[in-house]
Amino acid sequence: MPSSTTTQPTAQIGVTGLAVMGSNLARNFARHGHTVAVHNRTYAKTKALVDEHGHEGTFVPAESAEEFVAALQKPRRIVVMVKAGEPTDAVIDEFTPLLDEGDVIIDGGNAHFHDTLRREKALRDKGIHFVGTGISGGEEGALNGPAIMPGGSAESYKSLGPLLESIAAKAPDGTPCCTHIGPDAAGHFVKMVHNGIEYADMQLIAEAYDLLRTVAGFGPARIAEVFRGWNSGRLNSYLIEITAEVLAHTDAASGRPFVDVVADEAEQKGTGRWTVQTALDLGVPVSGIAEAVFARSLSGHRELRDAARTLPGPAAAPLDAEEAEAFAARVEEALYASKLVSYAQGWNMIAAASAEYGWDIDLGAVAAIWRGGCIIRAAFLDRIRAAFAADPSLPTLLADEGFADEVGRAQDAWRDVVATAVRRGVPTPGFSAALAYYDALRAERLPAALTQGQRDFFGAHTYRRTDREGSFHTLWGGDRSEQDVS
Ligand code: NBP
Repeated sequence: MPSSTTTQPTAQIGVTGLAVMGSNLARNFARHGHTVAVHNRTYAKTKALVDEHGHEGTFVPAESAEEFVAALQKPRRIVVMVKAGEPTDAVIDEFTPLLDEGDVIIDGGNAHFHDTLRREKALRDKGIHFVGTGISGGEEGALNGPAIMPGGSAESYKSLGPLLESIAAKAPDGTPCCTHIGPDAAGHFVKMVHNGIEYADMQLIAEAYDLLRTVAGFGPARIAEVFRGWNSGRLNSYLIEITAEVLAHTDAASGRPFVDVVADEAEQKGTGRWTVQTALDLGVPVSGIAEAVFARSLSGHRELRDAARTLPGPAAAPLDAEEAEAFAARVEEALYASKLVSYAQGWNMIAAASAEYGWDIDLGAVAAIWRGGCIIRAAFLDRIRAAFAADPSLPTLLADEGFADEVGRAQDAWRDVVATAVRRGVPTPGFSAALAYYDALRAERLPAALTQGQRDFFGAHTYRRTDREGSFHTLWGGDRSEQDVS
């Protein structure tokens, strides 16, 4: 279809910010039959999009913000896909004076949810709906179907939801991977935790690879085969699938396994760090995500690693072929159990924020929309959806009967893998932290009782008792008698 240059309000949706994500989203809308107004600060990108992809649907290219707004049907729906941070505020400031009450601004960038809270409130006061929207799936997802996590008002979702659902990925049962997550910043919050879980998942996969390489003695191609096998089982997921692809890849220039020519310093854009910072504020233990963020950070500290390279480690004989096969099977169990812990922690964090901010997030619906389109998409998420459908107030995924049974059956192998890693000096912070979390949750008594005693000793912080109600303080400097200070 030809591109239109009319300024009549013909467009159902507009996209401003036409770098890789914005232009792919605009094309996705157009391919689904929506007329899309397109705008970019620098017009060259708008022109390039329409020149190259104008035949895919109906685009209305706009050179100015005024022209862009004039092209949109009311209520106007504007997707902002610019660099997160100040550019988002600049775009909001530019468009707000041109909009009317009831119009909708959708921020599809990776905004910090505190920014979204601030922006939503400021625009709500002007009668404009601000919909902070998490979008996952990278550039390929934006074009062919991402997972979409819109926040904002329920009213805005009435006019926006059908448009977003039409371009979202579809789960294996055909459900769109898009739902109204909750008010104001709920969508961006959930997207942040998605990324945190993604960090944890990637770290655990990396540890599994390291163990198969260093302990089992498998080469990258052999490990790719192991991951392919795992991908046809309960670990089936996009991340496991691409892990096999990466490991099987040979570097064309050197002929060596690709993984051996890549510098071993992982980078990060910040959403994992935000997840951990926010978890600390909410008081939710997300040790799996935290270890993943710290592992990436440690990998980048070349100076520390160089300084410590000569520290002694254990000597260990290689496993024979039969032992290596058996060990690989145990690594699958450890990976599955550790992954379950990370997901349980992520969901705890969403539940805590939902209570804190009054978002009333449907925890099962979050799992349902992550079944497709996003980076952590996996068969496993349908089980999480089902667990929350069976019990919406499930305190932890580990308490779901099916998951509890599986993790219980995996625990011997999990312990063996962590113990083997420790004995052989292979760093497995993700596996170890997950196992420690599991053991801490199931412990009858935690040493936190001693911690409370110490706190009362040096700071008169008081403690509660197991046998009586109230708050108590012991006179440590005096006769050590106990006072009820409640
Ligand atoms: P970038 O994050 O690279 O941003 C480039 C866009 O921002 C261009 O359109 C640029 O316009 C515009 N922009 C900037 Br920079 N400053 C501006 C300003 N002051 N006023 C108006 N426009 C401005 O693009 P991206 O990689 O497509 O990502 C877009 C958003 O989507 C980001 O928030 C990102 O975090 C998020 N996201 C990205 C992915 C991914 O996989 N890449 C996935 C999910 C979400 P110009 O052309 O005139 O310079």
